[in-house]
Amino acid sequence: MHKPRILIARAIFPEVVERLSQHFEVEANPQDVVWTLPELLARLADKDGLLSTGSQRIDSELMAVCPRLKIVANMAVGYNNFDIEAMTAAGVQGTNTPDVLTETTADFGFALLLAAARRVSEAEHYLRAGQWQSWRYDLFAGAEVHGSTLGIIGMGRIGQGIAQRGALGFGMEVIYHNRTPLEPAVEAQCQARYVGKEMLLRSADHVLLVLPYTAESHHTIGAPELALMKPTATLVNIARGGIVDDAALAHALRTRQIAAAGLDVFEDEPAVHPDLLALTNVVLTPHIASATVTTRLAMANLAADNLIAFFAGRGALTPVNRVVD
Ligand code: 8YV
Repeated sequence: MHKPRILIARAIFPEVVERLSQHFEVEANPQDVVWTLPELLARLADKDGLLSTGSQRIDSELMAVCPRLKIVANMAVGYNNFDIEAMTAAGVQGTNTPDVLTETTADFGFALLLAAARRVSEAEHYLRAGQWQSWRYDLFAGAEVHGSTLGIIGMGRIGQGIAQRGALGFGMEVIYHNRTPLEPAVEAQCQARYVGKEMLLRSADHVLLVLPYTAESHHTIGAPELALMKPTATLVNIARGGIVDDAALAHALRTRQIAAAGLDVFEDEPAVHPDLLALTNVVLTPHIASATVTTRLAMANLAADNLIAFFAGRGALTPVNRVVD
């Protein structure tokens, strides 16, 4: 019988490509070429499935030229690259990689928070530039993290992981805002208290963003929200670019309306707003919150498992839409 044809859009672990090759006719991208849309479409036109890393928009235009396409398996928990309505209408299954990256990504939220609040990158650049002459009482004095108030916007699995780290590990008071408050038992486990968005922005010493990107969450943090935050506050975004208005944030950081920021995602990534690049009070990382070897391998394997289960007729393991035959 003819094996289904799969396209793997970017380079991934060779052992996962090998595993997929046992089930499918695979076209991979070991050189990790970032294909243009026409280049991608030329390869996808005769494929039954796609393993995507989440940057490719899957919409009706794409599906119109890929009539065989039945499933897109994202190697990412976020799936804002999917036009879910269009995919469901076209009978295309979408899947993501939840759970396997929760703790690793929560760790990185804390890494960015600590680096930004305690001015780690700024201090290291200073030292490497040979500017360190002597000890000073206020040299890179930053903001306290332990015992402070942590505000989390978006309280899904990763948000909850961050809350637990804050409450249990750093003795922080944790407040959160979410579309819907958590069940009381989950709230108790996270030692977190639900508050309105404005209250959160006004009272948090540090604000962490962990919400999905949707039309509603576009610019959740812009100039009006930054104006509510404390001048000593840190803002951390490990969710998606577009949740923060990067130009407004650069202005707030430059004018010291807030003290610092840590950003792993950007509005127009991989391009970074030039005003952010010019500032020292922001820690900038290239979308690596889930990047440990173990977690990225688990993500790739879960994306592969979704493809394998789907084509074996067992149904995708972690579907994000409901497709009826
Ligand atoms: C991914 C992420 O590494 O899972 C997500 O949603 O943002 C990251 O973990 C990135 O999207 C590339 O796949």
